[in-house]
Amino acid sequence: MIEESILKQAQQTIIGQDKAKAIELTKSIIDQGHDAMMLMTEGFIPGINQVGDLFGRGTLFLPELIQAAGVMKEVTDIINASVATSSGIIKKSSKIIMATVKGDVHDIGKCIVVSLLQANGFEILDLGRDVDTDEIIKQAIDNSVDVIGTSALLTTTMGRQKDVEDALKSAGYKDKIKTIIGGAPVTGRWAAKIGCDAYAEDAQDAVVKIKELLG
Ligand code: B1M
Repeated sequence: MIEESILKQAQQTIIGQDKAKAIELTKSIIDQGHDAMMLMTEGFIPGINQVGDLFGRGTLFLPELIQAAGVMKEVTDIINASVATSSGIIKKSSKIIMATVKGDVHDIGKCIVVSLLQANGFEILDLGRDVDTDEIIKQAIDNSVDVIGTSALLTTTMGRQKDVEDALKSAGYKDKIKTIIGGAPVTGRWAAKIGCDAYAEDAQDAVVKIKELLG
């Protein structure tokens, strides 16, 4: 368990864009053997969500959003590395492609999902962010993956998740490769509407849903 006051401090480091303090806090939690993913989900994520709200309301501006995202990225990398290490040697099972869709550079959440899937023994091919639909389909077929996962954070890029479904169908692989989607504006309803096999709300949910998809 991590004390409430520490979680609040973590949240504050993102809002205040205090990189040094955020890194110090993260390393100390890991060194003390606490659950670093809890620091992420109950400390840093509420912090970046608050930054998003302030940005949306026009009380915080793009340079500050970029700074806060930079701090978030630093701590995500440290925590992801610690999650991967603590999981030890794992038997690779199913193969999953993960990408943030074309036109969208948001990848913090996707990287957390990737890290938790890896920690659960999945082999991940992470194509990164701003990835073309055709590239996602090509890589999925060439690498014989079991699942394609796409992340979208903008209402304007969610449509790319439908493009992936349509392209998979056109390529004749819809019944061979499962699909899962996520991202802040994405819902289960959207997944059902575009014919996607699953929707996950967060990284933990992604692990559960992918295990269900693969039986
Ligand atoms: Co941008 N941005 N941003 N941004 N940004 C949002 C999304 C926004 C909601 C902020 C706001 O206005 N309130 C808004 C979108 C509005 C809309 O679409 N209606 C917005 C905007 C407008 C923009 C720009 C257009 C700003 C501008 O330039 N004027 C621009 C767009 C650039 C582009 O992509 N083309 C932009 C840029 C950026 C930064 C580069 C500065 C930075 C991203 C840095 C990076 O990712 N490397 C950034 C950030 C940080 C945000 C907010 C504040 C936080 C996103 C984040 O990292 N959240 C965001 C506000 C918000 O979402 N509350 C905002 C933390 C992360 C852990 O959560 O990504 O949701 P999330 O992932 C979760 C779940 O969604 C889920 O699991 C994750 C872990 O729990 N999940 C999956 C995600 N993917 C999944 C995939 C799965 C399963 C689950 O399976 C495949």
